[in-house]
Amino acid sequence: MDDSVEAENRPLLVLTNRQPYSHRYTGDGIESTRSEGGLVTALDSVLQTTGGEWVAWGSAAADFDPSVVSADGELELPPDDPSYTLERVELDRRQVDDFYRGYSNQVLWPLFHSHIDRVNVEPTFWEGYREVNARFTDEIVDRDTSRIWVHDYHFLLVPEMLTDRISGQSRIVSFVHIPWPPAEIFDICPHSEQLLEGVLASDHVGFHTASYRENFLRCVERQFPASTVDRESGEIGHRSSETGTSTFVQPVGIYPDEVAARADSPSASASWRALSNQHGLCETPIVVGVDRLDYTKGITKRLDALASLWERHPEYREAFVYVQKATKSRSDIDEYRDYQHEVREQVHRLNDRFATDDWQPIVYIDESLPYEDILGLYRHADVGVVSSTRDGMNLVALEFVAASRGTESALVVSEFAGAAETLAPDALTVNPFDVEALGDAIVEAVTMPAPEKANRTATLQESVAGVSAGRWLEENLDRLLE
Ligand code: GDG
Repeated sequence: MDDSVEAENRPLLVLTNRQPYSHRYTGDGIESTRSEGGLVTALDSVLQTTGGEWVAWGSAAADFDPSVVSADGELELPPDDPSYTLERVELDRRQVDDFYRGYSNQVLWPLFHSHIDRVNVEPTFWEGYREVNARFTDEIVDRDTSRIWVHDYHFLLVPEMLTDRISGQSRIVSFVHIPWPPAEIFDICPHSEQLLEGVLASDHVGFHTASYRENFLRCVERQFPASTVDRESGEIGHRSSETGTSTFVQPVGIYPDEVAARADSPSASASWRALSNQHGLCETPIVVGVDRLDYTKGITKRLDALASLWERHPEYREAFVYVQKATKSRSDIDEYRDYQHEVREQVHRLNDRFATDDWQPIVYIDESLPYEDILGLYRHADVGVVSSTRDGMNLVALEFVAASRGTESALVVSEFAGAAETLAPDALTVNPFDVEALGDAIVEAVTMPAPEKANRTATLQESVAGVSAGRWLEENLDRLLE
């Protein structure tokens, strides 16, 4: 870790919606399980290195264990080697409905992923969003910290709310993990001006890719013609303050060496053996997709692509098995439950339609698996597929490559995932809306001649070895420490 961080004696404070671990008091003590999801995976390793505080939504009521919870209610994490504290902010049912299910996931999420037909603006959603952003601001404002790192679309108003109360005592850096949409799409939001004002109060705002940053700059220019935008430096002058913006060259994400080692561990191999025996996966090439069950991940398009492929080219039936590892997500929102249902039904339909006595085309796993199992699955698959309709980064694509170290595999990745910027041209990039092209890319990956596969694998491995959550962290911390 950078010495300058240790020299800074007031700790780093990280704000996210989701807490890094879920906790259950068992009677013998507290059982903490790390939550899934790219953001949590990355930030947990960050705070384990830097120490500090993490503030997130969660309830501390049900799981108190006096031996690990300090007097003020903070929890020390990770449980087996505590290096930072977690403060959980409890929300009531109405706040959860309006802030989380409502504004965050029915307005901002679809809007920022350009799924405008799914945007559902209800007046109470916005009120709830403002209220909860204020609630988190209250939680942070008196803490002994000078560096505040605000994550993602749940807290776009927090930087402004904080700045109003701390007048420059702390440096605030925001990182947006999802795409920032084009100005013409952002304008659809009735609260676009307030949201921009909220984010612009940060000292610095980070984005995954250059195009998301460019979208943000254009939104500012359209909304606030009097502001100044310097494209070279990324500096924005708005009212009397300056906001820096940047693209973090290193995507948030993974430690490739660790992923490679864990994917090749005895436990990952054992879990792969169990999984492959259970589903009879030993002989046929494996194509794998690992996704949260979210419409932005393009799972239904991928299944359409397979159906179209097997329909157009019966010779590719039995040529491979597609394994869909799907993780349930946001199941308390109707739209997500509908999507889960739609995916499951589609898998059944495809299996009914194409299965033979010796071949089940799709293996569908929708229970949550230990991370080692996911890594084992990546490692033993021949092809990975990411077909997001939009995706801030997509850690799965990077993990798949890192986990395959020492083996050869091919990756098909949507051109609309941020990860495509790092992985093209050695991954096969596709437009997932072009279902035939997606199916053809999967076949191209499965049947790729050995020398081409070896070349592409080598370059992909090289690109991903250069990607590291550690570097992403350093770049962010540089911004925080400026
Ligand atoms: C958001 C942005 C951006 C999946 N199933 C299981 C499991 N996973 C892990 C994967 C991977 C992570 O979840 C998913 O990461 P993604 O990046 O694909 O997706 P989001 O959750 O949508 O993340 C995204 C990210 O934030 C970071 O900025 O890349 O664009 O949408 O790590 O391996 N892990 C375990 N069991 C499972 O069943 N243990």
